[in-house]
Amino acid sequence: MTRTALRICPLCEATCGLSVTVDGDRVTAARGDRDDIFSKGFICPKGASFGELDADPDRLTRPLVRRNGALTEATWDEAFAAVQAGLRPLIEAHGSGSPELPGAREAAGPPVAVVLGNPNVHTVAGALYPPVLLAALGSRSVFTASTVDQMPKHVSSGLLYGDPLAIPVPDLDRTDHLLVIGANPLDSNGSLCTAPDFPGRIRALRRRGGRLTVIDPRRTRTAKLADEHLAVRPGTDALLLFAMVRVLFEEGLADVGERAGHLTGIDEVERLAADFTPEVVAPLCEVPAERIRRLARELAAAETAAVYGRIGSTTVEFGTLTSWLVDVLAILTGNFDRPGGIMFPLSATGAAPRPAGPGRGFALGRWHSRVSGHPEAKSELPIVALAEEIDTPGEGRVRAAVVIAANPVLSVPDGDRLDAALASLDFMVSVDPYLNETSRHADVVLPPPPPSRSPHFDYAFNALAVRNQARYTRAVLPLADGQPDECEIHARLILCLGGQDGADPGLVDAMVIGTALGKAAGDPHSPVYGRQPDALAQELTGRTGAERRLDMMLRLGPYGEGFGADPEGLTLDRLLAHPHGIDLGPLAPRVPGVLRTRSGAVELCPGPIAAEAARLRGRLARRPDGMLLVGRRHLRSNNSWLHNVPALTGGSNRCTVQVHPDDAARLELTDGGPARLKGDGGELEVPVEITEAVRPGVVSLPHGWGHNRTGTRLGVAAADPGVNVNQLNAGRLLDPLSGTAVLNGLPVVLTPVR
Ligand SMILES: Nc1nc2c(c(=O)[nH]1)N[C@H]1C(S)=C(S)[C@@H](COP(=O)(O)OP(=O)(O)OC[C@H]3O[C@@H](n4cnc5c(=O)[nH]c(N)nc54)[C@H](O)[C@@H]3O)O[C@H]1N2
Ligand SMILES: Nc1nc2c(c(=O)[nH]1)N[C@H]1C(S)=C(S)[C@@H](COP(=O)(O)OP(=O)(O)OC[C@H]3O[C@@H](n4cnc5c(=O)[nH]c(N)nc54)[C@H](O)[C@@H]3O)O[C@H]1N2
Ligand code: SF4
Ligand SMILES: [Mo]
Repeated sequence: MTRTALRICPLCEATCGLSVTVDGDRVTAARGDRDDIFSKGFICPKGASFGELDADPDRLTRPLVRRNGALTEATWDEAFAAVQAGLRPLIEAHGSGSPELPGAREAAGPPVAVVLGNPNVHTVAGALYPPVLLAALGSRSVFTASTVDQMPKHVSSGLLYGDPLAIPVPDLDRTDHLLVIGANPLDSNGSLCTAPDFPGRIRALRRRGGRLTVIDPRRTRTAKLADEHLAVRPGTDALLLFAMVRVLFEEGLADVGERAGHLTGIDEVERLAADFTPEVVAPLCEVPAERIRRLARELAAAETAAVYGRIGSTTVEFGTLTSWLVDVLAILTGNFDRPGGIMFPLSATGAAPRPAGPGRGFALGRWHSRVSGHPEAKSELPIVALAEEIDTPGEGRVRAAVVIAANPVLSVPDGDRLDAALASLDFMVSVDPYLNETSRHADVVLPPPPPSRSPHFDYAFNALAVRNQARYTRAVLPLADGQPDECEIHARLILCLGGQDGADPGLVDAMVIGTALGKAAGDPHSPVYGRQPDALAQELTGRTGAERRLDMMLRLGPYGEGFGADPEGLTLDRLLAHPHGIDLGPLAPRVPGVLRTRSGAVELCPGPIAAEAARLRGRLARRPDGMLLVGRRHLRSNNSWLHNVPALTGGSNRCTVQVHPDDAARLELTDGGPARLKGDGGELEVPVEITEAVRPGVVSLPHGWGHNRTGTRLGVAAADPGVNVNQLNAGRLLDPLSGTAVLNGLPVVLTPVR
């Protein structure tokens, strides 16, 4: 007997609705859900392989505990007892306290690092529990994938809008002109811009007469679709975008439009841009001055225009400045917070809109890392500093780690050093379904159930979606006997930190609900102002603590039923009654309510940005030389962890170094032959792929490979291990404001292997 069920795909930010076929206790097929209100049937090869990934025989089904040096299967009770025994003494010896509480920042907290990886934004557990865990632990040693990814955009938003989570997205479906900088949504399916069927939406833009321009050192599949492709020299986008800003002022094209009353610092931006003329930056970006001028004029002339930057604009030396320039260009051309421009989504579980006015603002560097003194950003330290925080002796040295859904041995520069550092820890716990390059160092591995047995709601991505909507899918299959769901795993982990192993994990949810309702009841702007938190909690529905929390957030959110205030509003029950989702309409203007700066306005020229612009000015005298490395994502990949799914391996998804024919001829490299790549962190031997897709002077190697370490359980991946690109990188180069590692535009030396 087969049946079908709905599941939102957790494999990328597009959040497509899947319709899966279930046969017994297995998912046997997955296709796009044509009735999904957002994705309308779109699916990619990763989503289509959902069943194979779900049933991967290498997936762990029971916890592992290290005994006499070896990881062996254990019961869940044994595993959590080992977690408490490993972490509690460190916590008791150093004391804990919430770094969010006033005064608590005086202390660094226990020497326990928390490492959060990418899939946390793709699971219900990852959205709901890590904030509670961090507050309970009170450690400042917090490291996430954000500092090898989008942290520059958070910092830019924090500075501009006073809220690091207020990230405007391109209004894809209504814009007349899309300028893409360092993103390849045809392969990545979009990021910081949730848009199922990104390729279809770009084609629709072209069909309605709109224009697409792509700035990328590679001729990507996205660049091939564009009206114009500029193969910029890696790492020089800040110069190019500043020159566009300068042209807008110089030619009288800067016009902020209706939002003028909510902006400060325009004159300062004009002054900052003064030295960056197209003629001065052209030889550095290797883009002709006249094309830069034309780009600025086109942006200003378009009826509506959106500017969008991703990995190639963030994981670079001037990542925060580039991220800021992306928004500034939209603002200066009157394309901010209006249809067809860049706009702020309004998520169903976000905070309900509040009256405009001054906010708390955004601060950087409230504390610094122990060894290198890196400033915190958004309460995080740079993940490239994790290894040194472990292997450098001294007071406050990290002695244990809680790693949730992260594989930093492959995803972060200098994995070899981190590999050794993790091996030296007194205790490490990983919440991970695989025994991989990172989790092999754990003393306890707690495997979550496969995605078919987990519910899904996109807490993170609804706040980045090009259309407001809400969808929830329950687990498709029941949990295997004794297997806790990932929410319960996180809750039990939190209890272990407090020495409460064995207590009811539901206590964690009850505590969160009590706190949140208490806060709402004391807030004059809340629909439940003055009501009894306990009575409100009684009204919540849901089968689990996590579902009750979802119900609470929906009810208190911008479209919520408000515990009776708006009977037509959203609740969990209403969402469950609409299995294909509820459309909440196109993006709508949100300024000034969305702003949280101290002035209550968009602060266009904050001090840290002006300082970065001055640093960039120092680069105007530097001539380009040498080869630069950039990354690459393949459609059938997902960072480091889909190489174990047979349906997604082989074909074009290969770990090769792409080299331009001119460079190959000069270096006497042959297609398919080996080459040696050397960076400041190490050297690798890689097969060469000669292609005009990369520009001369640039080589490209994908990340997430290097599955040749011992002690892992990744049979398919180990058969075709590839090399770890991040070993070329010592991790010394950072975007200083955000602590984000420079992964693109890294100097490398390429030589033939004789
Ligand atoms: N050179 C270079 N390096 C890069 C990048 C690049 O472009 N170039 N990209 C960077 C970016 S954008 C990112 S986001 C990072 C990603 O860096 P990480 O987050 O460290 O790496 P992932 O490969 O996504 O590993 C995710 C881990 O989560 C586990 N996992 C999968 N599903 C689940 C689940 O449901 N629950 C739990 N608990 N665990 C799960 C996987 O087994 C794996 O161990 O890599 C970065 N590294
Ligand atoms: N198939 C697949 N999809 C994924 C992932 C995956 O691993 N595989 N990972 C997911 C994750 S975690 C993320 S964060 C997103 C990332 O989503 P994207 O950012 O769209 O992904 P990339 O393919 O890395 O695109 C970055 C582009 O920047 C270009 N680039 C490099 N350096 C520069 C530069 O200096 N300037 C400019 N202008 N461009 C530059 C690269 O050539 C590349 O084409 O993708 C997500 N989706
Ligand atoms: S585009 Fe992303 S969300 Fe959609 S099916 Fe593919 S991996 Fe899943
Ligand atoms: Mo990412």
